[in-house]
Formats: sequence, structure tokens, C-alpha cells
Amino acid sequence: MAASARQSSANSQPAAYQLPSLPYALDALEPYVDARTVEIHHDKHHAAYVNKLNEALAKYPELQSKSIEELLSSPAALPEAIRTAVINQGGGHFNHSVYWQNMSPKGGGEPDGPLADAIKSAFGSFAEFKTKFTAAAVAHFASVWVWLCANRDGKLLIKDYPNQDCPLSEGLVPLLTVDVWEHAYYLKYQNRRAEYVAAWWNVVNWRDVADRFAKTK
Ligand code: MN3
Repeated sequence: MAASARQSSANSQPAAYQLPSLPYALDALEPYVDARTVEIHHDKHHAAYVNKLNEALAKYPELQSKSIEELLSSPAALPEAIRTAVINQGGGHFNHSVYWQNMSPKGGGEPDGPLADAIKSAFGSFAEFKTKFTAAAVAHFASVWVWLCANRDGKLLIKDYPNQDCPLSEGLVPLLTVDVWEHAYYLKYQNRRAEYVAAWWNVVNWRDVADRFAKTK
């Protein structure tokens, strides 16, 4: 009985990492990002990364209390046995978490304030930044994430990462990302990745991006 009680108590403990709720309704990003895609992408794909991250960390309670940012910022410090799993599954969890927060039904347009100034300084103009970021997102054949990041000096740069690799592992601050894995757009756009990326700009939550940039100061 005691063993069984312990077992059930262990099973009822909350998992170390939880799937974050979406900050809007499933259909809130319509018509740009459709409800069915958001549902599958969040409830199935993102959830799977969280579950597999928890599985990888099951035998490492000391790592479960760390934030996902901490884990991904120092991959070399991770036990070798789970390093790849944490980079892939933890990266999947982190990247998707930023992706959801980077979008809003009230998004679109252009940033203002210090973020707008930094974009102008790094890329010449917002239009030029948008062109370069779009080109990076559309160009890749493989499954990648394209990011706007800040380096340690606060300078902005566009980076793309394969699989679920993320800017934290290179010491960069992640600001804005678009998921261009096929599952992010295939139901609505099929092979038309460029159309998805063009639509995605309409839901970019510049307030969230600006908040992330403000924390780099
Ligand atoms: Mn995805």
C-alpha cells in the first residue's frame, strides 16, 4: 500500500515544464494564421516538445528547477547524455513560446521608440529590415527558424537556425521569430511559404518585441 501511495503521489507531481496557454483564442490570428493550424501547432507540436523535455530531464531534478533560458544558454554545461535532447526539445519549447507571444490579433504595422531606432540603425529602414527578414524566411529549403536578435552591444541582427537551435545558445537575445517549419503553415498555405510569411507580418506583436528589446539595456 505504501509503495502504491508513493507511486501515485509521484505521478501527481506537476511536470517541471508546462505547455504555456496561448495568449489569445485559437482563431484570433485569422485570416493570417488559421485556427486549425494554431490548434495543432500548439496543442500537438509544442506540447510534444514540452513532454519530451520533461522526459529527458526526469532523472535530473537539479535541472528541472532551472528556467528554459538557463538550460539553453549554456548547452556545454548540460550532461552529455541529455544535451541533444535538451537542445532539440527544450529549444522547441522555448522557440514556440516566443513565437506565440510574438503574435497578436492586434499586431502588424511597425514598431516605434527605441526598437524602431535600433532597426533603422542596423538595417537602414524598417522596409529594408522587413525585406531582409522575409528573404531569410523564404529562402530556406529546410526547417528553420528566422530570428531578429540583439547582441551584447544591443545591435540587432537577423539569424536563422536549423531544427530547434536557438539564439540563446550563441549568447544572443531573442526578440522576434517566425517558425517556417512546414507544420506552421501547410494546412492553409501548402507549399506557399512566401504567402504565409507575408501574412504573418500582419500579426507581429511589436509591443512584445519592444519589451524584449527593452530588457537588453
Ligand atoms: Mn513549429
